[in-house]
Amino acid sequence: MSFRTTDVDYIEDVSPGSGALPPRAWYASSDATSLSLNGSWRLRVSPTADAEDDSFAEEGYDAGDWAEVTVPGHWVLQGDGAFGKPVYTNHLYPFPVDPPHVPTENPTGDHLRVFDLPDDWPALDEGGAVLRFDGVESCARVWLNGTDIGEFKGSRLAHEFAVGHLLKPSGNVLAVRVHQWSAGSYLEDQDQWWLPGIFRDVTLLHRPAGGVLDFFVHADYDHVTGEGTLRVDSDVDGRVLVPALDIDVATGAPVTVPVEPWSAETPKLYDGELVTEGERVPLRIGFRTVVLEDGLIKVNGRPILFKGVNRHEWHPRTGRALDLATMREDVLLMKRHNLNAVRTSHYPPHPAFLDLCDEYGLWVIDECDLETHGFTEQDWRDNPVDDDRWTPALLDRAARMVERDKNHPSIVFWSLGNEAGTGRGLTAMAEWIHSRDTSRLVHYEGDWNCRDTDVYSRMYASHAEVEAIGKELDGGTLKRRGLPFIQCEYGHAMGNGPGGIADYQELFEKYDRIQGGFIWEWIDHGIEHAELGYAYGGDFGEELHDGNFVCDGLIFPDRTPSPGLAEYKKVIEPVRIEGDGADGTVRVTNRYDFADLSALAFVWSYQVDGATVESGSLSVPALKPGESADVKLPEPPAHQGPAETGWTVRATLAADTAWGERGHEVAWGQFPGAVRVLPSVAATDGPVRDGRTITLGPAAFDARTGTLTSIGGVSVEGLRLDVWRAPTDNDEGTDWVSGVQYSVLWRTLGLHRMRHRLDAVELTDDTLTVRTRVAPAAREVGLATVYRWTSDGSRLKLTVSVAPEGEWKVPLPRLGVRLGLAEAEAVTWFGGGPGEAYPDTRAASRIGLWTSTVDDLQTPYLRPQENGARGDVRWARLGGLRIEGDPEFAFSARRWTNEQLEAASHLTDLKAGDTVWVNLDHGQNGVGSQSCGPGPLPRHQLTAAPAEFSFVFSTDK
Ligand code: IPT
Repeated sequence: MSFRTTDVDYIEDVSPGSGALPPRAWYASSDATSLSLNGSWRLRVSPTADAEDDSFAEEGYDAGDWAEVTVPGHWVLQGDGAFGKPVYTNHLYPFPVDPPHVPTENPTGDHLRVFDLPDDWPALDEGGAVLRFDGVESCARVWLNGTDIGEFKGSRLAHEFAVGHLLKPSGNVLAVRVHQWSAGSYLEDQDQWWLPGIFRDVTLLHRPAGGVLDFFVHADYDHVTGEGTLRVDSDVDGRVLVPALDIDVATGAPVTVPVEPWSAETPKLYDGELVTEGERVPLRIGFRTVVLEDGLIKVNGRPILFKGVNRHEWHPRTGRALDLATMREDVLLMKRHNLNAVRTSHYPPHPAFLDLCDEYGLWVIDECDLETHGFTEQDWRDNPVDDDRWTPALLDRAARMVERDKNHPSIVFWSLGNEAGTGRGLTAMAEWIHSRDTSRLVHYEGDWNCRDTDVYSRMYASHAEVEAIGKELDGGTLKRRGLPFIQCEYGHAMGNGPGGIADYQELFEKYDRIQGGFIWEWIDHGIEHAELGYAYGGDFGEELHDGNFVCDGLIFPDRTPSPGLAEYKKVIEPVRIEGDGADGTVRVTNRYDFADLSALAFVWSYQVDGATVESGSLSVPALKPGESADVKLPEPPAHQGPAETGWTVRATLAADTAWGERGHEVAWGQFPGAVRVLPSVAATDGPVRDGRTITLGPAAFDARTGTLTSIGGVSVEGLRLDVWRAPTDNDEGTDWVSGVQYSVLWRTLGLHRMRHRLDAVELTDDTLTVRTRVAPAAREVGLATVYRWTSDGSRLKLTVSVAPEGEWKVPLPRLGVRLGLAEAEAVTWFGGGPGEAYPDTRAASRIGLWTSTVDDLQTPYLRPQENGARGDVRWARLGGLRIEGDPEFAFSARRWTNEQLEAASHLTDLKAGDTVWVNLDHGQNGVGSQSCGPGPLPRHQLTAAPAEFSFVFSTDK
């Protein structure tokens, strides 16, 4: 054996590698032994690929002074920065683009692990053994007991090596050299952190003589006959057993029997076994048939509607090294929030995740580990997917995905990859996949002509464009015109948002051709950080980075659902509950694709001024998909005096399911009964001036400025018009349709530095009037703002009138008043809750009586920004005040000013001050999705227009 080579040519070789076994299905044997090599490994990180020779792979090498690293893991997320740091870029390659060359500075982690075979390991001459790597970023070379067994690329794909002949009972030395950068990096330009390491399992599998090699479960469902046809093709002949179906057939032989089909809604799996001479392998069989028919994606004979999300693998401490509990948490959260589909953006996930999708029921678009997005910077010149030299690598990636994952019923589409432009390599992949697996469809977004795909897929198309596509007015190639449409990415969930998803869902449901979409994305990729809370791009000193664009998920890094997930859950709920309090009926519609409503229990409740006074169960027929029924509500309960009344009808799980407990809410609807009694304050008191003070009812004002200073002993600071909000990530983005970037327009106009000119303080018998003009320096536009104060002696009413002056060309961020309170903790309100609501993110907000605290009202978006406003508020109580609005208003309260919120870059920058700042908003601009996509629809924009709104203040006794 010869050592001490520093041959590193393989790193820049465009070929997929050498030495690995052909790809095959990923399965866990019932009886063959395996040994997990996860755990603590020795690690040495070098700055270049050739800094160290490979003598560390020799038996007897003393690595006693090396560091330790946990496998699976990324070395840059361990050792507190001692081994290097994470780098985040969206689509820019963090190295010069000169394929297939990579930088000399190529962090290289030598990993070493010595292991003994367990006592129960079969004798070394009985069968063989396979060493499996489930994921290594980005290129690895492997030695076992001093023998070089090969090298590979394809970070999120499995690679196996035959090693039986090299094993010994004890003292086996496994050496793995991992390079951060390789030719493979050019194919892995996904929008995520660059995180080198052995980040998925390493396993030694015993392979018994006569054991199973590869097999392909074909399990179709005929929706006309109700029968399933099973055929298991196996490299090694054997038998296929499915006891529940009385199946006992030879491999390769088809058998047709009546079955219950598999769907995301009814994930019926049959346990089976593949038995060869030397091994038994468990099978989990789901019968379903996926076809493209009548221009639609149909499963088991019915068109389906994707209510999906894009999922990157992420954990705030371990990056893309996920344990089973975390994967399960993702799936449970998805199921509990009514999602029915996942696109595994942008690589095949850990295989255990797909098992969970089979088990709990989620449609999956399994995406190949391929993205060359950075080539867009050079108009796609030299794009590897259009260069034959790279085609073997692309085909290798396609095969490693399909072969590994082909036995999962949840997978309905193979996706070629993401953002890789177009090219012959992609076509070759599609052709190979189509020929290898005729039971699924092929997806790829980057080719709008749909040359290689079975679906027209786009990302972030505007509502108008989606509607045009729905109406088949979008043109395109003949092939495309015949295809169904999905949005593989939409609703960019960065920071506060995404806005407008309810408007999208209406279109998805209205047009058959549109078969739903996938929100971008599931989770914020924040990295836990001692000083910053969660770090994002730039926090590790990267010379090139894309900031917090990596934090754009429906859940926060700790997996707490964001308001965006609550909104999505409501928007995609599988039961529509609409009613009319006047005629005493509720209309229930089943919007599932397969399930009837028998799993749900319905509950009505009746609210008087927001408080539930009575509730009961409602009997709803087990409607079939698409069916509706009008169900009679009981007589409304009696109540005293005038009050606003309303009905809430909820659909909950009737019994525990695999993913949710009995009583878990799936859908709800609210509809009004008696309308709200608006506050009226008779102006029976009048303002009285006494030196520097004006008093009016319970309130005191500064006589010179007309500024409110207290109400009934509660001090109030700085009450005045407010039009500014701390720009959201969406406000900072550019509307893909109009090119508008709100934060820039707003700042250019000066809306963040409005000046308040005092024009008059006028006292009449019953009114204190303060006239002002609110305008930014250097501009002619302004808002003539008049505050009118009246009182009945105990309550204080403020009416604000706003008249725009000059030519306003931009919507306002917000319109309302703000004020400071010395103390506030508990908050109660009658209005929309429990979470935040903005004009285009208010579907999940329901009318009720809510309580919270100032601290809990905050939504912890990783980059601080406007958040936490509660909408449709009739009245709110906090800091000793009761504030009632006419009309309804939105409010937020925080322990910092909006200016401090805006200045912060991480949550840890926000320091509570002595004052609680409260915004009472007449309106806010919609949120939109223009951090990547379209802005708020015109109907959700806050146009500068004459407005009048009022608040009644009283002290809270
Ligand atoms: C799109 C990418 O596919 C996705 O990975 C992510 O980067 C997303 O944008 C933004 O967060 S690509 C973009 C050009 C729309």
